[in-house]
Amino acid sequence: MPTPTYLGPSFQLVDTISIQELTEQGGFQPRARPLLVKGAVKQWPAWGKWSFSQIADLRRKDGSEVVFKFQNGLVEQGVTLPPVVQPVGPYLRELEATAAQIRADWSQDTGLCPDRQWKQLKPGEKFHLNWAHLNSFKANKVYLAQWDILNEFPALRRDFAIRSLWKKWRWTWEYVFIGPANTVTGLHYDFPNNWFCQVRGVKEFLLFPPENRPHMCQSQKYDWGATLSDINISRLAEQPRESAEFAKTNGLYARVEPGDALFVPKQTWHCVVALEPSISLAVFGLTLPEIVLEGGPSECRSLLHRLHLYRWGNCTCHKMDKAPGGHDA
Ligand SMILES: O=C(O)CCC(=O)C(=O)O
Repeated sequence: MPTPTYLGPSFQLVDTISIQELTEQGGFQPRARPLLVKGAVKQWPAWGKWSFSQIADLRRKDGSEVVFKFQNGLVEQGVTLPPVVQPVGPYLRELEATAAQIRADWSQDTGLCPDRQWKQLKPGEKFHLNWAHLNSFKANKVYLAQWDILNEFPALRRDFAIRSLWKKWRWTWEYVFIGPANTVTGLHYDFPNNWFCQVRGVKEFLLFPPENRPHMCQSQKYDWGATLSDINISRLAEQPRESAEFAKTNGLYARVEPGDALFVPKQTWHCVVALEPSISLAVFGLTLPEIVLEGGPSECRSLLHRLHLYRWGNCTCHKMDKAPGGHDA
């Protein structure tokens, strides 16, 4: 557990605007800083249609159950464990059953930035997080992470009017993240911009703009779309060097509530902790120049990786027995 005196990075609230204010201002303008848009998803059909039980009811064209390779523990740091292959239906029904109970038991004191503290914060005010929160639970459930649900069920694409936020043409791809309370996504950044849309549940999203890079302990572990960090936010006490570097960073805190959309600019380091069972959709997008300049190199690295010529044996996509660099997951 991080020592009680470990303060870690200093944080400020992420820039926040309501969808009504954003519309009055003429809509979203490209920017390099994260932006939390309150209520954006509430205007879209997904708000009424996407629930754990509705997704559990999805069937393939032949009427069979959807089976998925669930992420087994943290993949961004340490050893990547083999996925757990299982049907999504029973998993989602269990989340539906626990969601109401977790909401009923909601405590003002739970979280990295508990409600009690968060409600008092002013824009621009500096604060620290309660890292002990990550020791108050064991994240031991599998995660329905990075499911390209809209490719599998194209009719669902109409439920997200992402074009109303991103006006100019982009090549987009989408991943859904569905999981219980306390799922942790480790520190990393993605090469494209991302509109992260929260449909159900609350997530704490920690963001670190690119200038923090010297202190992010960039990892050698390979991932197709992401650059990973060696800093494991769930194991800070076991990582004195990484914790000390991490404490030098300046972060932004976003509490992403159901109905919100968070703009995560490319190369913004981030990690995510769920306070409740959640359904989120990450929409990644590349403009034409970005496809050539950023997508191209990423595809080359991917090819070299698959040919075992680039970071083979140290990646999020294949089974590993031991984490290079020493520590296990
Ligand atoms: O919601 C999560 O657990 C992870 C989301 C994320 O890392 C992303 O959208 O880039």
